[in-house]
Amino acid sequence: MLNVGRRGIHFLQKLNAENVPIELIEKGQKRVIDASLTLIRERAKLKGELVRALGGAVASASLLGIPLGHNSSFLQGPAFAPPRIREAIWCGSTNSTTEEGKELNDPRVLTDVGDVPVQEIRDCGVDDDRLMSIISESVKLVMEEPPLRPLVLGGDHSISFPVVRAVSEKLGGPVDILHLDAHPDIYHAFEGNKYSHASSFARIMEGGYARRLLQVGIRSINKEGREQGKRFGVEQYEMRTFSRDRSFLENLKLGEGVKGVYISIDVDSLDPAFAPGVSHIEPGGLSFRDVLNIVHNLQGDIVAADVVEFNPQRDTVDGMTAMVAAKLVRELTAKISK
Ligand SMILES: [Mn+2]
Repeated sequence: MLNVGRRGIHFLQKLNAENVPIELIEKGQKRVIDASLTLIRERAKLKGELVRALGGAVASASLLGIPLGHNSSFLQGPAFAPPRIREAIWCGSTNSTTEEGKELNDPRVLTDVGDVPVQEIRDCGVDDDRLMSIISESVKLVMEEPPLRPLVLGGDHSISFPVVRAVSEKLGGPVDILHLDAHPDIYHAFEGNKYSHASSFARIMEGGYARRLLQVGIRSINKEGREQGKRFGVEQYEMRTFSRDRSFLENLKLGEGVKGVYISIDVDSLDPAFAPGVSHIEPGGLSFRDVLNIVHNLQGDIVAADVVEFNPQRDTVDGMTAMVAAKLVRELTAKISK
């Protein structure tokens, strides 16, 4: 069992030791997992039917929240991010139109299938191997309702592994990944945890789920990060050379010859001046406009995306980073929907 010794040791494990029959616990876990997947399946089905009935959408973003924070190496606040991001998406201080003119109120542009109930599932003693499978399964349920495409609200960065795995398995081949982050998240394992938020891209590359992985915004990388990057053929663009790389990164063309493009945005790719509400504050990052320029100008078929590592417990009192994360989600919505 991973993460023993951390917060969230399940009382059910203790019951196990007290001669409660294992079958009783396993049957109960299965019922909770089935119920969790049923709610997502039925919501995805309804939203998919709605969008298809309205007609005219080739691709449409659908929010899927994954409130998971326990694979963080430092703070666990990203578990609380999805409701804060949703609140900020619909905040009355701004209108519901994206910069290039997409209407977020139109279900053909954006729908929501709710959250994977991560804490409720873990509370039943479900381990991370199984939890990661449930996350993958949930992503696939959204993809089974075309034209819906998953736009995932993290959660810490560990969720990108099960999400990308699901996208690649469902589409039947690898994707190209644009990954914006201060960190490469490519440790073989971090503090013994292979599902750590610092290891998700090692799992993705090992699994063969990505052809190209472009990491942008990198400014906290050590020897292992560079070696692992080399080992997996990762294209690492570090902040220290950003002014040189800018014109290339603002004119990317990805996903040709593979199943499409996946975009993963760690909020800490931004300079903390723009987004202070993150667990790992790393000065010297991208501006908000840098990120938007890269995303807006990217040519490719965006099959899914995530926004991760927003930590509401570190945000300013006026929720500035929530608005930043929400605007990233809004602009990714515009990029996915067509
Ligand atoms: Mn990061």
